[in-house]
Amino acid sequence: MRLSRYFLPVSKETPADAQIASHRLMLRAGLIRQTSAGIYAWLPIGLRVLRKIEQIVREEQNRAGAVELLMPTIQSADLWRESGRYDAYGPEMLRFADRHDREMLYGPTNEEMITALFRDAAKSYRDLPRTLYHIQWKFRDEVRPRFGVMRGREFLMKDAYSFDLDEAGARASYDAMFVAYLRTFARMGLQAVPVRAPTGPIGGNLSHEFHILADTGESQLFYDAALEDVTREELLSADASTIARMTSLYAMEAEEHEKVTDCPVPAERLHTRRGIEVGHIFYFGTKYTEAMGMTVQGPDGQALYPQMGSYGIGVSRLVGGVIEASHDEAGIVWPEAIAPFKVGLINLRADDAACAAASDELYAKLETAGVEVLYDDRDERGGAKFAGMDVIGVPWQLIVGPKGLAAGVVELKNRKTGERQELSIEAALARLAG
Ligand code: 5CA
Repeated sequence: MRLSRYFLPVSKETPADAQIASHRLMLRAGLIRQTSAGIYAWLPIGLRVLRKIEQIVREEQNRAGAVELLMPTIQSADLWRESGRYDAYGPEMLRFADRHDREMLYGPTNEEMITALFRDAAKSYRDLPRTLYHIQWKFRDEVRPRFGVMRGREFLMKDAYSFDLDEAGARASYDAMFVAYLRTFARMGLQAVPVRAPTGPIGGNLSHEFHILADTGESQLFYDAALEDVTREELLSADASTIARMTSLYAMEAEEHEKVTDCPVPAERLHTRRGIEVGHIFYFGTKYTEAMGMTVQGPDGQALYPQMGSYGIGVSRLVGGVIEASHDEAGIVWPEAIAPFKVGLINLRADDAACAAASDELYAKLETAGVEVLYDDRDERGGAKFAGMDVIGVPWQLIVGPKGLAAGVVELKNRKTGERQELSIEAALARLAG
């Protein structure tokens, strides 16, 4: 992508209402613009990151055996009356009427809709188990939308729903999602801590929240220090034993921790930090299948209510969460797996024919090799170009200048370490396209 043709409104200002680093950086680096309180437009570079996160989430859901579909954002009030949640949900639900005065709502979650869809299609125990998911926009009329996309009103969520024959099956589905979550967050370069949670308005028996540790998190956590020692490799190869080990380690939100009378963790091993909730999973048994009259025929011919769970990931919240976990004074430092571009190609002298020709050629070759490149071909000062690339946080900067070019070299800078290296054009290409 040539920056001269792109839409990347980078701003030098630090917006006054942005209290945390990720919000400031998302505005400064041109990822998002607020259009109403808690509602954001995703600008091209923000959208690229959002899509990459979404794709990792999708791959791990598929790997866990979940099946993707897409449900609408708009739902009918009658559907929610079936579960009794239409009245229970409160002012966070955005309600409106269509031209025929039918009561509608913008979905804050989809338990009712998926149960209705499955109810119409599944007839026997052979239709179980199934886990279905979608990645769709939600609306919750939060009292205090804040921190940019972290607590928005409109936000992108991955929500999965499992249907099982019995409790043991439901636990297996829960565990499969648990593993998928550990892998999903690890692939994004995040260490997520599973925290035992009360089930709240979703209802049910068992629930875990997944938190990224960050000073700006909205929750205060108390947990066994051993949770910090779990390695990325361990998370990526997580299985039932990883879950058993991680869930046996103490981790609670402050409110729940305060209720615990004899904490099993000795004081020196009890860490406290703030956390950003990026995922939340629930096992709630037959709460919705019973309320909505969803049965299947069991192996013995008797009708039974399937056991359900639901599993959410805050896809848009993760964009902010990753930035909270990975930035420095100069700007964002994207983990390569979700970076909007892999390489920022900087032509230091757009008015120099040799520099322009060499940069154009590098750009063409990288693009041909399938490398995602943001090419700063604008007629701007070098300093502004460097600062811009630093804010955006592209993992590799490839710098073409007249002096180096005369000597047959370009400079390669690693955004994270700051390490710089002079390389021949061929060597730079081999490094980046490899
Ligand atoms: N139905 C269940 C699971 S599918 C559910 O809605 N769970 S939830 O309420 O915990 O939301 C799932 C995830 O969405 C949260 O863990 C969080 O990461 C994200 N989320 C929730 N509210 C917001 C919000 N206002 N802004 C951004 N992300 C949010």
